[in-house]
Amino acid sequence: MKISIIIPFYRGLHYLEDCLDSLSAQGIKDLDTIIIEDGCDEEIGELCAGHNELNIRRVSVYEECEGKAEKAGQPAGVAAARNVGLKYASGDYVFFIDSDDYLEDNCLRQLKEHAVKSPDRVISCRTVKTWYKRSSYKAQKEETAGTAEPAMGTDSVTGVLIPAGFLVKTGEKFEESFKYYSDLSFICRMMSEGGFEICNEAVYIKRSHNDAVRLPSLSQIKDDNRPEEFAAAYKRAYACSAGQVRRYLEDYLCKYFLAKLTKGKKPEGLGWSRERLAAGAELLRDVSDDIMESCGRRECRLLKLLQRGKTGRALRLARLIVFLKKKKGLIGSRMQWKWAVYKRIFRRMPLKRNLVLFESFLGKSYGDSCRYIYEYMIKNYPDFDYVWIIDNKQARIPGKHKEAKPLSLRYFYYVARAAYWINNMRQPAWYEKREGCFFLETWHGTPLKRLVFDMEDVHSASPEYKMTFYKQSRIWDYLISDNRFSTDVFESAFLFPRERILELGYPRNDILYAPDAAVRAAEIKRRLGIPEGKKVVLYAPTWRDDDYYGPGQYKFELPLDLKLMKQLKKEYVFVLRTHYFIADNLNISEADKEFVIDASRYNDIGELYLISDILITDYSSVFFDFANLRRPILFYVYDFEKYRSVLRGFYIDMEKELPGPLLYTSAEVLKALCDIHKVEAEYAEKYREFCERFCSLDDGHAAERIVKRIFENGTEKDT
Ligand code: C2G
Repeated sequence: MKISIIIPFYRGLHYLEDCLDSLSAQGIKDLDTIIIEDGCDEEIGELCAGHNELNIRRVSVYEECEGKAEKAGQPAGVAAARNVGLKYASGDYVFFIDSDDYLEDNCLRQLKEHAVKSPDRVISCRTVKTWYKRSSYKAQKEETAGTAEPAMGTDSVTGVLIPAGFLVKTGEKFEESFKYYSDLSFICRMMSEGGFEICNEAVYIKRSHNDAVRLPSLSQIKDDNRPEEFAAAYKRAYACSAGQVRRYLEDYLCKYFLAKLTKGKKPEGLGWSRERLAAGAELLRDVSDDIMESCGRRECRLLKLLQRGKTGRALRLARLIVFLKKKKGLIGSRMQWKWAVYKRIFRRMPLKRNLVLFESFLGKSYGDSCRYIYEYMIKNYPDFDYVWIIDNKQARIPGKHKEAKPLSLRYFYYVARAAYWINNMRQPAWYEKREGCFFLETWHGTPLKRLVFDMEDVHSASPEYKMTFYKQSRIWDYLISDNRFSTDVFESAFLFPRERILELGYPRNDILYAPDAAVRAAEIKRRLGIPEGKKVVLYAPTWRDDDYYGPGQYKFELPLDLKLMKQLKKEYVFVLRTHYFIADNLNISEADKEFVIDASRYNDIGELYLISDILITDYSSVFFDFANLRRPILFYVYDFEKYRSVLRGFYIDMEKELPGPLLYTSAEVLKALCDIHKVEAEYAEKYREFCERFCSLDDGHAAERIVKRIFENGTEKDT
């Protein structure tokens, strides 16, 4: 049984690679693979050559589309590409897969077996949706929930085995004037021709694009014409369907309307204006009552109103359904009230031109670069007013200033009125900068782990992260960078314009060069209860993208064996410092407390660097800053492979470019601590090179340089 595999390809070589690898992994000999290149400028020759077993033929959509003039870089569209594929298909069956999707390893074998038992049927895979590349998907497959297609049919041609005889008999083609819904009539015609069955053992993996900024999938493209196209595609599909497939389509239509009208924030926001809805009512005309009734009581009423052309009433009911679905309605939610006051009152008040707002690590601490910019400003700019967003009882903020807890009414007031906002993380996604406001993003570290657009997969809580980040970072006026390396990374990872990156060093490292650093260190040690003669080992690991309770609430279990470290207690005190995302508290036994201090809630890690003789970290950016002190650094990377290949990947070669050794077990850490002078000597040259590359701008005056640049030289916006 020969299967023709049809793959339209437009962009995204890394997607195609996964797709072809998954086809090769099927271990099936008689495949006839046709890749239709649709105006793409990526060279796929080498990739195809590496997949001989797939018998790949490459065709250009323009060479084959009669009467279609080539428009360089302009895709002819997936319908045209698939039609070209059909022209070339010579198999007994045809199977469509998109170049950004892939298959589970035994998928085609299962489909083939199913086809032998049920010939002359359209057989569909079970579709599983994922945001991940194939290797990540495989690593975490068990956790990925898969949902079967609706039992009556499918709206997509992908992942469906179609007998070639049906194509010859019907002469069916994809409608090339459709951009988004060209599948619908095609697959309905095929299902009407033979029966439709699902093979649950065969799994087609549909990959959602996490980079909707640079590489949006068809479903992510915002287009005003979508509703019209949907209506036209539906009519065409309905006309060429028969029997059970028509019922499937009616059900599909009801679900479509309900999704558009009741799943979003506002029904109209989704493109279904009153006029369009009136046109949509025509589509619902033939839908039978029992199908609408199966959608739920209110939903059925909504559909029936639409069917009768009562669009105004239908929209009102849709709004009510949306409102009732919200976990917290307007009434009773304090946040909603604050939000309303912010929008309707505070934002309408004039800007306070001299008000500077500071926020560090989401208000969790008084520290990082914001602290040092502030401390420079209160000394040198007494005419400004200052507000800190802070929720940390230990914070002792000097100088004349006001404080507001994150998301309190005061917070909304200051956010609305301050002319300057200086922050070391992203501002909330709802924040819209007012005319005349200035936003300084200090960021919070030289990047080691790959960031945003440089990450292929996003394993943190939100898969829409890249798009959200993109929108948020567009309002930053300036972004601070500690070295040339960071500037390069920020440009590619944040898609941030280079001319708005201030490569002037990190204010947060000013403290490490302070003339009174020794006095400060003695005072900090005293405050933490560390005996004078004891040396300090600071253990400051980062968070793990895949280990969380919920957004921003990450888990942590101490991977360092403290029992083993106890041997060093005569000489050292261990200061443990978890990342600010970590929600778990460290469990330190009473017996250990004499040589272990939990400084996770300590405001400013810079002060901890000052008192530490040795730093142990993993993939945290802390070592770039600590290196300013030229003191030894150890890297305890017990999960190195997973972090490197699955979770993030790195910008620098950790095995070659670090100023200290990679250690994989607590025993290795202990040994390195015992032989710390040997380690220092071994890494002296690398340490020197490292500092030259990453620490050469820090000199104790970064805050001054940045403040002068913004408040004295004027920003480019002002000049
Ligand atoms: N940090 C800390 N304690 C830790 C880890 C981090 O106080 N145990 C602080 C340090 O100031 C560090 C910053 O948080 O520089 C960022 O932490 P990272 O571990 O590097 O992780 P992340 O927040 O993901 O930022 O460009 C840097 C990246 O954005 C990484």
